[in-house]
Amino acid sequence: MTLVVAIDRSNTEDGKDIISILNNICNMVAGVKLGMPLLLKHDLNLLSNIRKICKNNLIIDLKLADIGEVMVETVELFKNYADAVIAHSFIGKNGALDKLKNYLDENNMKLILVGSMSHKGSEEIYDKEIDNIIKLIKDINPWGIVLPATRPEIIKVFRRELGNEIKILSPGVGVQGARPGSALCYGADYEIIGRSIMNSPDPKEATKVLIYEQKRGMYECKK
Ligand code: O7M
Repeated sequence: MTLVVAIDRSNTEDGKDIISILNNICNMVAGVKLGMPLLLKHDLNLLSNIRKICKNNLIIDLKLADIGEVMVETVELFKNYADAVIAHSFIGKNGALDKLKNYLDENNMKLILVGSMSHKGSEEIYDKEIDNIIKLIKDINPWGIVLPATRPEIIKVFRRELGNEIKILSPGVGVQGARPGSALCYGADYEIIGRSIMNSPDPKEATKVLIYEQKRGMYECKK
């Protein structure tokens, strides 16, 4: 499976709309990434209910960027609910990512680091520091990294430098402009897709179509 669904918001007070969508698509996706607006709106009951129906990779997207102790305290709140958490890489190792990685290893949780981002502003700093970011990622050895489908040449560079061990998760497909399958074509393992599924009148059908388009996109790029 090559699609991670991004859920950033709900349209109900109890989050039942999210549960209903996940009931329909869980078996088609490799993971579920939950974003800040959703996490702040609901309590941990929603996560617990998501857990009951979705057995696949549950990723909490807090985009952590703090000192180690505070990141650990934050993640502790989600310990019984999440398989993976996302942190920024630019904060560095010493006193920050080293502490977070140790805590996650001890608790059987995965670390995903942002290596570059899908919006234009990512070129201003993240992409200028690409060599340092790659060096840091080699050092920390996270389970996965986030790289932009909107600038797939970045994915190519990281894949070449990091080999195949670390998973690459790539947002930017659909609403942000990249075609389904394009990031996979450049070496990503998964495409993170949010609004093209969640805002669709038929999220199940939208997921099916996106998976079909991913396959077609990959077929085209291999030609
Ligand atoms: O498909 P979308 O555009 O509705 O959603 C994309 C999701 O990917 C959304 O949850 C964003 O928070 C996330 N994302 C980006 O869009 N760009 C990035 O550079 C990084 C992320 C991300 O997931 O970072 C961890």
